[in-house]
Amino acid sequence: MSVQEKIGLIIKTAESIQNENNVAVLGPSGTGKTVFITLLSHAIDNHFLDEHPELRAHPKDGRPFLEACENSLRDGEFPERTLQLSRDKIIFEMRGTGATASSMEFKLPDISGEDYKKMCLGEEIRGDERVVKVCQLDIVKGKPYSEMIYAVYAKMYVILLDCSKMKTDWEKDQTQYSQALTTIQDFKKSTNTSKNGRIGTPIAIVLTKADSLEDRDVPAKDLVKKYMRRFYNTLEDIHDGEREYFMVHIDVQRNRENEVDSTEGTKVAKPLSYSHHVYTKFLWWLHENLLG
Ligand SMILES: Nc1nc2c(ncn2[C@@H]2O[C@H](COP(=O)(O)OP(=O)(O)OP(=O)(O)O)[C@@H](O)[C@H]2O)c(=O)[nH]1
Ligand SMILES: [Mg+2]
Repeated sequence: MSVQEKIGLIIKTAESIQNENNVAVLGPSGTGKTVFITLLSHAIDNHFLDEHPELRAHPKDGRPFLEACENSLRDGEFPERTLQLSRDKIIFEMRGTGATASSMEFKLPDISGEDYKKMCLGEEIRGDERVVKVCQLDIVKGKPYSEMIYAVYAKMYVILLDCSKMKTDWEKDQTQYSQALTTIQDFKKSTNTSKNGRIGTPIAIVLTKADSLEDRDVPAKDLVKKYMRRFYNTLEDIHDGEREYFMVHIDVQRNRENEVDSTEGTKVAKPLSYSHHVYTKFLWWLHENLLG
């Protein structure tokens, strides 16, 4: 079977996935994907609905996972690193109130950094071949395609950048981040969901661990422009859809000198506090782009 025939077959059999609102949260191991998804859930329950009483939202699937992560944060501990091949199925339902209000579900699979690497990085193949490879990654016997196919058809991409590595690693990391973008471009081109060859799907750039920045007042976009210039330019070049920058953090324990004690591993501050207003902004942006 040719690559084109394989893609054709995938498109035909994966019809149900194409109708799902998958949000692909992407970033290497340790960038903060699990913390981000957990705090999104916390922000829905504790802040977002207060600000938007016209909406209803709740987790529909994945509650035990979210509760375990949340309890761990409350106890001062960060959640464990996500294991390869574990994609906790997290589904939220959101709808307006009133008889005519429409409703939607969105899925936020929490993948491991290793799975992100396998899915998005590597330059050896491009185009349809790359998409076929992703659709066959760690495929479960008897299934027509891999669970990773959600990323091919995702309705939104959320790309995480770790602020604690801004000055040390961003310059070199941007090559891989740009690769992730071209992979998304391949996904969209192969499945005929691109806009003149450019990505039309909304992309959020989320800067995590903003508490590690000396100056938190510089806008996220300016930081990306300054410390990841090539990635920023690639994004401008190949993305034609809605785009927004966010900067988030969770407060961590600090000593009297206001330094993070690194000998014991970073602990979460008690009581739990984080940039919840940014999370509610993000949720609104998501709502506007997926349901709006
Ligand atoms: N200072 C600070 N550290 C954070 C923050 N968020 C996450 N971290 C640290 O980053 C680590 C990794 O966060 P995770 O959310 O587990 O990262 P991940 O992207 O899910 O990583 P994998 O599961 O390995 O792919 C945590 O264990 C914390 O040590 C934050 O807002 N501030
Ligand atoms: Mg994780």
